[in-house]
Amino acid sequence: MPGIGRRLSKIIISLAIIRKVLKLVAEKEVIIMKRIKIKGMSCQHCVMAVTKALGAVDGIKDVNVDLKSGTATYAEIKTVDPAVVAAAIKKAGYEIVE
Ligand SMILES: [Cu+2]
Repeated sequence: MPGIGRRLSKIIISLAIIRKVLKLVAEKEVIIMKRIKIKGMSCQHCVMAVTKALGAVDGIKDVNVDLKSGTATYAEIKTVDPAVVAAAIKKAGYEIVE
């Protein structure tokens, strides 16, 4: 059958396009970086507590807490409600400063 080869190559091209789109979507999701300022951290234990609290939030990864500047940076791999982040910080005993 002469049509099979053409149909097969069409399917292969479609799969390649789908893969490319999926890759773009995935890259876009990981790129959202956030930075928040946190009040109340005074030592490395605080840094650990905040790091753990943020890391436990669904959708957050690559948490980096800096004691000196009192800031935390992290990546959001999906949309995270700021209220959920604020609640996690508060539960750990700290506060987000606007
Ligand atoms: Cu501390």
